[in-house]
Formats: sequence, structure tokens, C-alpha cells
Amino acid sequence: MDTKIGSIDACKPTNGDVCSPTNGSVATIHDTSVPASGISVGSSEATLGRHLGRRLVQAGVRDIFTLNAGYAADGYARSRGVGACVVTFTVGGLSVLNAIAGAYSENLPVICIVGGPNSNDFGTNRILHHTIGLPDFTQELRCFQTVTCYQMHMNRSTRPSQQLLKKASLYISISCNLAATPHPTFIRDPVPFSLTPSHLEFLNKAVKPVIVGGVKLRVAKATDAFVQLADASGYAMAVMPSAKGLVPENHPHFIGTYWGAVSTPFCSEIVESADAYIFAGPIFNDYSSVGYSLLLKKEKAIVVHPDRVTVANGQTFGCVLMSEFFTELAKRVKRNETAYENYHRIFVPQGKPIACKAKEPLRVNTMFQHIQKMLSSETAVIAETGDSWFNCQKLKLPKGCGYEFQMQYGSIGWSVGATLGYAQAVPEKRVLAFIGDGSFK
Ligand SMILES: Cc1ncc(C[n+]2csc(CCOP(=O)(O)OP(=O)(O)O)c2C)c(N)n1
Repeated sequence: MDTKIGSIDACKPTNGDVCSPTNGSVATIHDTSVPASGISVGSSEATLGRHLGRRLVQAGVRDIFTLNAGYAADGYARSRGVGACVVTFTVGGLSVLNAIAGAYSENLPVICIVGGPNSNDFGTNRILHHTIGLPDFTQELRCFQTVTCYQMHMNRSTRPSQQLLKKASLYISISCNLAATPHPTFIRDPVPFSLTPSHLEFLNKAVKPVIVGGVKLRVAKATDAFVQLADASGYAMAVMPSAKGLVPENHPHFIGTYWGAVSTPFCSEIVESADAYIFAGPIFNDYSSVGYSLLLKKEKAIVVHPDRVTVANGQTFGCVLMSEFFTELAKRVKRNETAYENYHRIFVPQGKPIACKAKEPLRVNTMFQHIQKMLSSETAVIAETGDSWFNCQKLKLPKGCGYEFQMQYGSIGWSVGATLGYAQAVPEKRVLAFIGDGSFK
């Protein structure tokens, strides 16, 4: 096995930065062969820096973004399942904080690696450049505490492997003089574990159950299992607005976006009149609940989170992985297509915008009619906060067409960097970014 960490290996971190890639924004990790399970390395390669690099490769990272390109790491994580950026201690870390907060709000595993102070400087009361001028090396880590799942400063007694493989958003600061530190434990793999309950009775006695995809499908890596359950159950399948792009809209039982009073036509009627609904990884905030006006009853819901399940507003079962729960449920659930048949019975296809007259200014509905025709499995849509959100929500995504937006955090300007990162992650796709002029600036 030969896993080379291009820029990180070549880097001599004498100035406090972990590395400075030659192109200024993207460092590529060259991965010549990563075995599916287990990585064996020679003892000379079992250093802290190489260990971190190998763990990143194992988690799916092939490119690392720098120069505060946190939005690019966000865009990359949306496609690859994990993104990473490397920044300078404090001056870089505090700049990238907003992008990391945004990624955290969307449950995106973005790993922020910081070239931390020399381990010999801790406890000396020295003042470092690129800081606010106080001999306090914890300021940056404390800032990251509320916007990442885990924070660590790597010194001689800590190792990142367990935390990295959880694929949560992380802050990792590494003393700049320690990247070459060797230790035999840097070659060990973590041990996985899981549990699987089922809630068949509640679903099987329902007359017209539905299934609704939420944004945490991504962090749970459960989109395939979700579709497996939709296929097996025959339930009508809807998507919440923030999960658009995570659920196949070409699925035979897809009934549209469930967004309360502003759902796509005929979708809310079916969801809100169901007597049982499975919500897969939902976030009910003021946006997604249309100001908390959804006509749902918790007693009718099975709410599935990445690691727990709550049934009918009653018991919560912990240590249950969403993907395993769906896979097991798919094997046992009773098929029931009633809700989809009801939808089919009432559905009327949408109309077409009125044709433009000569010299009439271009209308949004006409423009999006053309954009709709451009979409295919070879494209992806990135929608910025603002009008673009609402216009792009109405697009019908063909099979394989990507779709990303930052609904929870809604930081304008996000889409510019995220488009770069997404395009870098999926070079074979044509990425269409919809950005208002205010956000683009
Ligand atoms: C970083 C940040 N600052 C402020 C806002 C509040 N905000 C939301 S939309 C918006 C205006 C966006 O303007 P534009 O990009 O032109 O969008 P459009 O007019 O197409 O809606 C602002 C300032 C925000 N979401 N993020």
C-alpha cells in the first residue's frame, strides 16, 4: 500500500502552518491504492502526520482546501461525504469559522485542520504571531467548540483515528513540530458496532402510511437504505425542502416536496392526511415548518435520526443506525400503496408559463423552464440563499442530477466557494450555480 500525502508530506511546517499548497487553494492527496478494509504501513510511515493523512484518505478525502476555503470543503463534503480544509492557527481558523458553522448546521462532516503552535511553546507564556497577542493558545479551540462535534489539540499523547472515522465535523489542531512524530498506534483501525430494532406493528396497522426524507439522510449515509424501504413498502415518498437532492425525484412513488402550506401541489394533502409517517432525519426549524405551521401529529410519526428512533411520540430507541433500521424494516414491512394511489387520483400536472411576447423582459418562469431542460444526470444545481432557493426548489430533478443548498445556515456567499469545491469533487458533472447579485458580491 502506498498512500502518498502530496503536499503534506512535502511540507516542512516550521512557520506554524501545516502546509502551503503550490496552487494556493487546493492540495491534492495522491492515493495510489487504498484497500477496502485495513491499512498496513511500515513503521517508518507510522508518523502522526502520515497517520492523519491516511485517515483522511480512508474517510474519503482526496483534496484539501486551504486559504480559508471552508465553503469549498463544505461543497466537497456534499458530494464526497467528507471535506477538509487546512488553515493557519487563529488567523486562518477564525476566518474559516463561519464556513465551519454553516457546514455543522447542515450536518456535513467537514474537518478543519489547524497548524497549531509548537508543542514546546505551550506553558511558556510566549506571544505568537497570527494571534490576538495574548499568550492563550486555547482561544481558537474554544471558538470551535460550539460549531464542531469534536475538538482536539494533537500532542504526543492524543491520536485522532476514532474521532475521524465517526465522520462528524471536527477541529484538529496539530503542533507544527509534531507531524513527523512516530507511534505504533497510528496504524490501528477502529472497531464498528450497531443495533437494529423494528417498529412493524405501528406501520403495518396504518391505512395510508407515507415516508418523508429529511436532511440528516446525508450524515446518516442512509439514502440508499431509504430508497430500499420506499421500494419495499410501496409508501408514497416525499422529501423535505432541505433534503432536495438526497431523494430520487424520478422514483415511481415520489409525490414531491413536503413543506407544509408551500409544498409542491397535492403533496401536503397526502402527507398530512396520512395516519402514519416515517420522517427520515428531519430538521423542523422555522423555515422547514413554515413558521411552525405544519399539520402533523407526533403520535402518528416514526422519527428516525442518524442514531436513534422515536415511535409515536413515545419511546426513543438509542444506538440504532438509520441505514440499518431502514434495511431491516424493508425486509419485513407490509406493502401498502394506498397513499400513493390517493395521490395519483388527485394529481394534476403543472401548467406551462405563458409564452413571452416580443420585447417583453425575460421572466423568471420562462428562464427556469429552459433551465429545467438543461438538467440531466450529468449536471448538479447549487442554489444560493435568497430568491434562488425558491426558484430552484421548483426544479424537477432528473435521475442522478445533484442538488445542494445551505438551508439551515443560509449564509450568503456560501455557494460561490461551495461550487468550486463541489466541481472539484465531481469534475465529470456540469455544475449550475444560481446566485443573486448581492450574494455573489
Ligand atoms: C452572511 C449573511 N449575511 C446576511 C444575510 C441575510 N440575507 C439573506 S438574503 C440576503 C440578500 C441576498 O441578495 P441577493 O443575493 O441579491 O439575492 P436575491 O435578491 O436574488 O434574493 C441577505 C443580505 C445572510 N443570509 N448571510
